[in-house]
Amino acid sequence: MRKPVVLRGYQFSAYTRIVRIAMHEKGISFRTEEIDPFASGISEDYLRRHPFGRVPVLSHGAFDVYETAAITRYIDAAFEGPRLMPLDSASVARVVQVISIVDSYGYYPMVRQVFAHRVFRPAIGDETDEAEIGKGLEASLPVLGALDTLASEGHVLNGRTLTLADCHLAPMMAYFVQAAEGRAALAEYSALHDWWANASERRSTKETDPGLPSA
Ligand SMILES: N[C@@H](CCC(=O)N[C@@H](CS)C(=O)NCC(=O)O)C(=O)O
Repeated sequence: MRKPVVLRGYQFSAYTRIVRIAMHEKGISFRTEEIDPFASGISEDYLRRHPFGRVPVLSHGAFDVYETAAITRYIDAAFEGPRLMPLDSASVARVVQVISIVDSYGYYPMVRQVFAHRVFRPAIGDETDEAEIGKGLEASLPVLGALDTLASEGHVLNGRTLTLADCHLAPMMAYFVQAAEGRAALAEYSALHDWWANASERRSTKETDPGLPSA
């Protein structure tokens, strides 16, 4: 009998969506459990699975794993379906590099500053801070530049071979471009812009779109 696959995450979480995209691309069936990491009172049961109280966590039978880059590597190795980590060494390095850039320098300014303050907070009637948007945009530009350089080089983010780099970057970009400032900024980076034109049309991107909450 197949072991059950459970994704514990938050419907509007960019990181949870990375895992959803990877599982969609691999053709994996799973069930979800909604955990809002921003709510107070995260259960002890959840904290045992994720000691930092963030989302997501993947469970495959009795095996739990947190940290999205580890989850998607696990998914790729443990399940049938298209390979999401390339075999050649230069492409492996580029995949890991894109993921690290997104995690270390991209997520906070692109999602938590630009998208959250321009789009998400207004949708739920929360206060926004223009200064956060300005700072987020400024910090996003070198990230877009670095990713554009890697996209034009062609090992990854090339619109031909889907990798874990595409899965990791897509949810961040999907949120970033919902802000007019984000769209305008991306338009200045042609290789990355072309990558997103292609990635945004993939079924795995469209079918995992969480939409926006209402107030
Ligand atoms: N390093 C973690 C980051 C996950 C993360 O930051 N998730 C966000 C939601 S997209 C979260 O749980 N935020 C809660 C918080 O910041 O308190 C991973 O790779 O999974």
